[in-house]
Amino acid sequence: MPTKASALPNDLSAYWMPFTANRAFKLGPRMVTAAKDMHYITADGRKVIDGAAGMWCANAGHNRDPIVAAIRKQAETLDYAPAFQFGHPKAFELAGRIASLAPGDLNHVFFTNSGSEAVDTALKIALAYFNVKGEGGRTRLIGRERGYHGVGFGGTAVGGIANNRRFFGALIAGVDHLPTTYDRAHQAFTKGEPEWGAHLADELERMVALHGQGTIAAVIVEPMAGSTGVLATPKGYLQRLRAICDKHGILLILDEVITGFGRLGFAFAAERYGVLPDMITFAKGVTNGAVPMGGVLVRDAIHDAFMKGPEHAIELFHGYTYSAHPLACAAGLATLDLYRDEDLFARARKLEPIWADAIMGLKDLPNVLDIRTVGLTAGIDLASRPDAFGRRGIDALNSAFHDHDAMIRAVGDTLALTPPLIISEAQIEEIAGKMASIIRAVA
Ligand code: PXG
Repeated sequence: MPTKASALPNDLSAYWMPFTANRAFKLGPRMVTAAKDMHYITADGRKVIDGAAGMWCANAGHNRDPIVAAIRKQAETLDYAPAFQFGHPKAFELAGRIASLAPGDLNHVFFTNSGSEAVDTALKIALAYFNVKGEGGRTRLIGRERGYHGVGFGGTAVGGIANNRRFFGALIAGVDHLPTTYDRAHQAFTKGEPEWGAHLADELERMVALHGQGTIAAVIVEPMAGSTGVLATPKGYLQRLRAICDKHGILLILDEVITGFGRLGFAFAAERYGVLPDMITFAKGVTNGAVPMGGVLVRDAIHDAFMKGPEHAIELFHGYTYSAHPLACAAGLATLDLYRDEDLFARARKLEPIWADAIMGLKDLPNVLDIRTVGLTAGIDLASRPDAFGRRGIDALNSAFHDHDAMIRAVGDTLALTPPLIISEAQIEEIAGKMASIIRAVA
């Protein structure tokens, strides 16, 4: 029988890890080997509570039996089906199920394999839409400072994180950015959507004035910016953005890669905010993270604009070998069943105030500059250590994992929490208690 230690690889050099300090990781690996429900199991056999739903994706908790069974059955039945010119029933079934969860006439789904691909797909659909409509002059794309839209060239370009952009040259041309909606002076320690900031949507008017009428194709924003530290959009902001887009014929894309599938208490945050976007990008929670999948929800008018010309001709020159992969579709269908059967979106809504109170209780701990909560998420800004930006954040992540049996996310010196929606009230208290110890440990 191999011991636990010998079951681990002894050479970590080949795997170049994404968005990770590789050398530091390989000196002190944080390795997980199994998971169930609210917990990961570490390589040395410890049970670690998951405060991050993996990476904002395991909304129903880990290794859920119905999802595991669905993937196993699918692998035994149909491992792969060509995505171009052929279909398999579960792709159509899943598209219908996702569309039925979405508001308004967001009735069409284009499948991708990640959030990044979903974003680049949505941007390409926006550009192509104006081409087929005879408005090819609309080529500009607008994102937002502190936005994250994945790592494709399009998503990187509309994204608003300096480090994600500055190493990669000119990216794509014709991109502009709205200002971030976060301003600590006006919003510190807010539960839910801040009162201040709706007026920042008006910056879009300035961009129309600057670039000219008929030049902007689409605006893409997250209803809640997750990656840069849980920044809920201010009250009324998205409605205002929608109105300005309507006024100038600009498409509004909501990037719901994180907020989709219950994170803010609804199937999509569009519903929470009463805003109907032209497209929604999703990924992560659609399969509970168990098989990679993403996609774009598209409204009737956009989809229908492509359905012209000869019937034998391809309407959109875009797609992936693994679009609507059978294993992902099987996982997606089982996941949506689980969300429905356990009423997990409503559960998130019910737990939101309890979660907000528990996490806001950390506000007087050392170095805490701000705490934000919305849905089942929280961002905690810690003051940077004088010697190095990001050191306190990674120290907290290490302290959580190695000393407090908790998994959290850290972006710079901001800690992010986003637990599976199956979390119990006792586990909310447990995470809050561990966070207090972690924040004290890195003081
Ligand atoms: N859009 C949004 C809004 C995202 O949050 C992507 C696109 C890209 O998705 P893919 O599947 O290509 O990674 C994301 C991804 C974090 C964290 O801890 C956030 C993401 C990914 C990994 C970590 O903040 N968001």
